[in-house]
Amino acid sequence: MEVKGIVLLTIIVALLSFVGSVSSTQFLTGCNYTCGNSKIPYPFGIGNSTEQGNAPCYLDPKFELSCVNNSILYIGNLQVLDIDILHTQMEVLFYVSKYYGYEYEENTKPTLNTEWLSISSKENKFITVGCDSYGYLDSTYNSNTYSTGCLTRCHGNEMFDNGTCSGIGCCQVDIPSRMRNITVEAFSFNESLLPSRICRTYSFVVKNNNYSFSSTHLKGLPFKEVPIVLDWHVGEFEDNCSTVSKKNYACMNNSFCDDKHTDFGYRCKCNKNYEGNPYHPDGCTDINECETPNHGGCKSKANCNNSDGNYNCFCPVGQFGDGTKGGTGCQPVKPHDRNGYLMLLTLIGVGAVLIVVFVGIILYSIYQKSRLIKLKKKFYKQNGGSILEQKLGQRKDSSQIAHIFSESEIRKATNNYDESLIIGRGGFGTVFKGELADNTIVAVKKSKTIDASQIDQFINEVDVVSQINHRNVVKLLGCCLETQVPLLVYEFITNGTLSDFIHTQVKVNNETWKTRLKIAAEVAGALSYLHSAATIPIIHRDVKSDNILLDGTDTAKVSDFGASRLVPLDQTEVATMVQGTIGYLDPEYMQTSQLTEKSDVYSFGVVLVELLTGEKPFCFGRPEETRNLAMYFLSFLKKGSLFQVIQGGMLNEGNKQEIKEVAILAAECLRVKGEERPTMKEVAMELEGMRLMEKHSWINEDINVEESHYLLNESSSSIYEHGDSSKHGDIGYDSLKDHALIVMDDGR
Ligand SMILES: *[C@@H]1O[C@H](CO)[C@@H](O)[C@H](O)[C@H]1NC(C)=O
Ligand SMILES: *[C@@H]1O[C@H](CO)[C@@H](O)[C@H](O)[C@H]1NC(C)=O
Ligand SMILES: *[C@@H]1O[C@H](CO)[C@@H](O)[C@H](O)[C@H]1NC(C)=O
Ligand SMILES: *[C@@H]1O[C@H](CO)[C@@H](O)[C@H](O)[C@H]1NC(C)=O
Ligand SMILES: *[C@@H]1O[C@H](CO)[C@@H](O)[C@H](O)[C@H]1NC(C)=O
Ligand SMILES: *[C@@H]1O[C@H](CO)[C@@H](O)[C@H](O)[C@H]1NC(C)=O
Ligand SMILES: *[C@@H]1O[C@H](CO)[C@@H](O)[C@H](O)[C@H]1NC(C)=O
Ligand SMILES: *[C@@H]1O[C@H](CO)[C@@H](O)[C@H](O)[C@H]1NC(C)=O
Ligand SMILES: *[C@@H]1O[C@H](CO)[C@@H](O)[C@H](O)[C@H]1NC(C)=O
Ligand SMILES: *[C@H]1O[C@H](CO)[C@@H](O)[C@H](O)[C@H]1NC(C)=O
Repeated sequence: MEVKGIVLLTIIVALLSFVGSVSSTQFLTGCNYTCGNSKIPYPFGIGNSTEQGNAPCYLDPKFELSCVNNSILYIGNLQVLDIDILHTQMEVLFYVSKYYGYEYEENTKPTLNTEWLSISSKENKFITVGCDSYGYLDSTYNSNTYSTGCLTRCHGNEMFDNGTCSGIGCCQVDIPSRMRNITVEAFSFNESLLPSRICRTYSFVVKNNNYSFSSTHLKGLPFKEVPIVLDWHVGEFEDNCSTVSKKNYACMNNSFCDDKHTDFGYRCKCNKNYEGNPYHPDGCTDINECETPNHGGCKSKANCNNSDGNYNCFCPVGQFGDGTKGGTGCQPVKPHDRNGYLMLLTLIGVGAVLIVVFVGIILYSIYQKSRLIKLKKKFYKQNGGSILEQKLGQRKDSSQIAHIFSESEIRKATNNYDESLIIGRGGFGTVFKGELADNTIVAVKKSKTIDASQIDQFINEVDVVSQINHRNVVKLLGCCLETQVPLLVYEFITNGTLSDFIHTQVKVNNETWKTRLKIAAEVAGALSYLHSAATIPIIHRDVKSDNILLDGTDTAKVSDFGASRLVPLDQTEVATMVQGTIGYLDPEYMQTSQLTEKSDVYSFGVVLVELLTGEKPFCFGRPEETRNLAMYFLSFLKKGSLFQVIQGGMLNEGNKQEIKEVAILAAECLRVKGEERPTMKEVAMELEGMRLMEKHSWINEDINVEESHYLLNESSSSIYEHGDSSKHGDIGYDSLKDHALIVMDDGR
C-alpha cells in the first residue's frame, strides 16, 4: 500500500498579531497574547518577550506557536482553533485520510507524530465514510502499536440515513485513551471497483458532534480538515508528579500537580478556590467568589466575605443564621434564638409576675393576718378577754380555770366550722362537734350575737360556769373570745338530748320510768346546785328537755347556759328580756319580766310533765285545750284522771304511787306564782328521796311488800293530801308538801 501526501508536522514561525487583551495571568508580560481571534495562554506563546530579558514567551519549545498572516494561529503546521488551559486541551484542525484507489494520488495518510499530544479519547470519534470501506487509527510509541478502526459497506443508496453514522456508508468508533504518534488510514476492500464506483473512502478523527454524515459525502467529502481535540501535557515523557525535578516543575503558586490520567508528563491545576493559569509564573489567583454571579452560593454579595483561598457567607451584624442561598437565610435574630429569647423573656415576665403575685399574696396574707389578729384582739377585748383573764388569774384552783381557746384552735377542732359537724341548732346558736388537739371531743357552741353591754355579764358567767363542777352539769371547758361572738367549749355528751330520749322511745315500761325518774332527780339536783350551791346563784333560764343531755349511761347533764343569768347575791330577781322556750316559759316571768330561780322551777315542772306523759310541752298540732302540755296535764290532774295522761306502758302497779307523787311535784312546780313553787333544792330532795326509796323498795320488793303496799295505798288517797311526810324525813320535803296543799288550787 503506497501512501501519498503524508502531512508532516512542522513548526512554522510566522508573524503574530497583537489584538485585544486578556487577563494578565494568562500570558507573560511583553508577549503577544492573541492571534486573530485566538488567545495564547501560557505555557503557549509566540516568540520572545520584549521584557524579562527577551525570554521566550512559551514554557518550552513544544509550546511555541506561530501566527500566520496576523490572524491564523499555528502549532507546527496545524491550525490551532482553541487552547484550554483548565482541561489541558487544544483544538486543532487535522487532516482527513482519503482513499480513492491505490492508483490515485489523492490518497492521504495523515500522521501526528508528537509524544506530548494525544488524541482526547472522550472528545473525539474516529469515523470512516464509504461503501465497502474500512479505516483505522494507529498509535505507535514506545515500540508498541495500538490500533482501532471501523468498516462500512453499502447495499444500495436507499439504505443511507443522513445524520446517522452507524455502519452503512459511515461508521464510527470511540477512541481509546493515550493514543499518540497517530496515523489515520482509509482503505477499500475491493480496490478494483473504486474508480467506477461513486463512493470513495474517507477516515478521520473528529471532535464529537462536528461531523454529520450525508449520502452525498460518499461522492466526495466537502472538507479536507476537521477539528480534533488533543490533550497536552507538560514535562517530559518520563516525568510524573513525584519525579519531576523542582527546576522544571511547571506548576506555579497555588496550584498542584496532577498525573492521574496521563502516562506522559503531568498537568497542573489550580488549588481549590483559585483560578487562573497554574503554569504562569504568578500562579493561580484567588477566586473572588463574592464577585461571581452567584456570590459563591451566598445569599447576596453583601453576605459574602472573600479571603485568599477562601470565602464565607455571613449574616450582617445584628443578624444570625446562614448566609448561603439554600440555607435558612439571615434573620435579624435567629428564629430559634428569638424563640429562646422570647421564651426567656416570657419566663422572666412570668417569673416577675409570679413574684409580684407571690409577694402580693404574702403581703395580703400578712395584712389579712394582722387584720385578723387585730380583729381577734378587738374581739378578744370586746368579748372581755382581759377581764376574764384577770378573773382567771385570781383563781387559785387551776383545774377549774376556764381555758381561753384561740380562734385557730377552735377552727381546727371544728374543721373550719364544717357543716357536717353541726350537732345542734337552736334559738341561741349553733353547736358544733369538735376535736381538740389533745383528742378531747368537745361541743363548740357558737351563740347568736351578744349585746356588747352584756359582755361583762357574759364573762362573769363564763368565769362562774366554768367553775361549776357537777356531775350533772355539762362542763364548760372554756371559751374563745377572738371571734365576733364568743364561742363556748363544752365537754361533749354522747347520747343526745333528753327530748330525743323521751320522744323517740318506742318501748315504754317500768324500766323507762325508773330511768326517767333518775334523770329527773339528776336534773333537779343540778339545777338546785346552780341555784344555791354555786358561788353565785345561777338561773338557767332555759330549762327544757332539749337542754338536758344524756351520756352513755343515761346520766343527765344540764347544758346550755346561753341564756342563763347570774343572780347577784344581794338580789333574788333580775329584770331581763323575757327569754325562754315556749311551753317551758314561766307565766309569771312572762308577765313581770322578773327573772327568779322559780322560773327554772317552772320549766323543770314542764320537764317532769314531759317525762310523765311522753308528750311534747307545746305542740300546735294538738287541739287548743291540749296544746300547752302543762295546762293540759294540770287539768287532768285536777280532774283526778292523772293516769290517763301518763305515757302508756310506763304505768304499773309498782310505780303508780311514785308517778302520782312526781305528778304532784310537777304540779307544784307549775304553780303560777313563783313564790308558791318549791325551790329547786326542795324538788331535788323530793325526787332524790323518791329514788332512794324506790331503789330500796325495788331491792326489797319481795321482803318488804307491806311497806310498799302501804306507800301505795297512802298515796292513792288523794293527790292533795300528803299527810304523812315522816317517811321522807326531810324538812324541805315537808315544807314542799305544805306548799303544795296551799297553792295547787290557785288559778287552775
Ligand atoms: C507582536 O506582534 C507585533 C505585530 O502584531 C510585532 O510587531 C511584534 O514584533 C510581536 N512581538 C513579538 C515578541 O513577537
Ligand atoms: C528568542 O530567544 C532565544 C534565546 O533566549 C533565541 O535563541 C532566539 O533566537 C530568540 N528568537 C527570536 C525570534 O528572537
Ligand atoms: C497569508 O496571506 C497571503 C497573502 O494575503 C496568502 O497568500 C497566504 O496564503 C496566507 N497564508 C495563510 C496561511 O493563510
Ligand atoms: C511514531 O510513529 C512512527 C510510525 O508511525 C514510528 O516510526 C516512530 O518511531 C514513532 N515515534 C515514537 C517516539 O514512538
Ligand atoms: C441526504 O442529504 C442530501 C443533501 O441534503 C440529499 O441530496 C440526499 O438525497 C440525502 N440522502 C438521503 C438518503 O436522504
Ligand atoms: C473486486 O471486484 C471485482 C469485480 O466485481 C471482483 O472480481 C473481485 O473479486 C473483487 N475483489 C475483492 C478483493 O473483493
Ligand atoms: C513516576 O515515575 C517513576 C519513574 O518514571 C515511577 O517509578 C513512578 O511509579 C511514577 N509514579 C506515578 C505516580 O506514576
Ligand atoms: C503564593 O501565593 C501566596 C498566597 O496567594 C502568596 O502569599 C505568596 O506570596 C505567593 N508566592 C509567590 C512566589 O508568588
Ligand atoms: C472576612 O474574612 C476575613 C478572613 O477570614 C476576616 O478577617 C474578616 O473579619 C471577615 N469580614 C467579615 C465582614 O466577616
Ligand atoms: C463543531 O462543534 C462545535 C460545537 O460542538 C460547533 O460549534 C461547530 O460548528 C462544529 N463544527 C462543525 C464543522 O461541525
